[in-house]
Amino acid sequence: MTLQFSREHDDRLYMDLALRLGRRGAGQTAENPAVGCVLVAETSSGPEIVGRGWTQPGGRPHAERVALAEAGDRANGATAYVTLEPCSHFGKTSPCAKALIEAGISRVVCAHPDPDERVAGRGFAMLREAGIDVEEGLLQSVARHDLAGFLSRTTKGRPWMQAKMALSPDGMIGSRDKGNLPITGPQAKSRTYGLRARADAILVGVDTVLIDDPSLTVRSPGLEPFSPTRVVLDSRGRISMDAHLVKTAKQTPVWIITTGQIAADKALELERMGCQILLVDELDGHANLTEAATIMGAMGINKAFCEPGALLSKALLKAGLIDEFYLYQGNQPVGEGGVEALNGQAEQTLLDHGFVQQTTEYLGADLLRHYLNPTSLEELAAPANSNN
Ligand code: AOF
Ligand code: ZN
Repeated sequence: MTLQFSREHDDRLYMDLALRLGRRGAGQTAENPAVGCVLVAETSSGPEIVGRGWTQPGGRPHAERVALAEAGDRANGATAYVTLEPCSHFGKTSPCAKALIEAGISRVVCAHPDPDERVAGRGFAMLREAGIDVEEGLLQSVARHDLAGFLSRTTKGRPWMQAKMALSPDGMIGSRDKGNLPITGPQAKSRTYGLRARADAILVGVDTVLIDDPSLTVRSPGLEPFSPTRVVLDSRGRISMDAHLVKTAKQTPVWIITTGQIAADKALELERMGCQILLVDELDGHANLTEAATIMGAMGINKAFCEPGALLSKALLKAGLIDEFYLYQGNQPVGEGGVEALNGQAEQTLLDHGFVQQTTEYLGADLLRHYLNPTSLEELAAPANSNN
């Protein structure tokens, strides 16, 4: 007996696959989005996947091109499942919408419109004008979360910002006396490496660099090449020339976001070591965080993973710059001399800022709670068919 499913059911299945393929490019395609595409042809023995593609590292070729190349002539008459509206502009390559038309695709099912002003509805319009049946919006909310970095940079001019913080059961992020105190264990660390690898930048404050001297790379086997750009907020240029980050800036990029307060010779010295200096205005004695986020967006960062300490976490939340929060909880209390974060009430603070808990994960002896600000996602909805 053959199982018969409805077209709607099959559509969801193939779009789910396209979304999974798209995620393979996460953290590697900025400033382009990590899109996924599946081509399905009707054959005498039922539907068959004839092409699969995802946006390649560096952002090109686009997902549709990869899938079409795999399918060859079998794309003729097939249905294309694409997570983002196919592009319609002549950019570094010719439009994907045109390529789908020329390949003889008969139907396009798409999850999310592309707010890039060169596309914004024109991709769908081109396909429809060519007589292709176009369906928009399937699994749109999943796609919006997957593509949040690109959508945020394109519509708000700043990256999608994720934050991570690890707290002891007594609510501390570290200790004043015990030096660099690990709060969580090895499973939590590899989970963090995975999150770092899917971001385009890691953002820290200079105090973290001065206290911990971190390398902020992805040290899971095989994932080292996916270490994102490391960005340090350092309004006065206090970073040490001996910092691990500075010494490795020629291998993995380091940007220092600073103000006119940095000494000119220090800035030159940092540049000589391979760091990039980015200037923003001062606000309340610190680098203006909103401007810092905008500069990162302008530099092509879609998704930033922030690893803030006590002061920066508070300031980022206050400025409304965190969209998603990963809160780890270790199992060893810090006790006397502990450094408290978010007033010792991290969960309540997140709820007060409108975050909603999504999941809880058990990582060895540690816990990870994932929070999302639903308003942040809603803000990424593009005006429907703005160019139609
Ligand atoms: C697609 N499929 O896989 C991606 C798209 O500079 P270009 O020519 O590569 O164009 C970049 C824009 O193309 C980007 O801003 C976004 O609108 C779209 N990305 N489109 O059809 C893809 N990555
Ligand atoms: Zn394209």
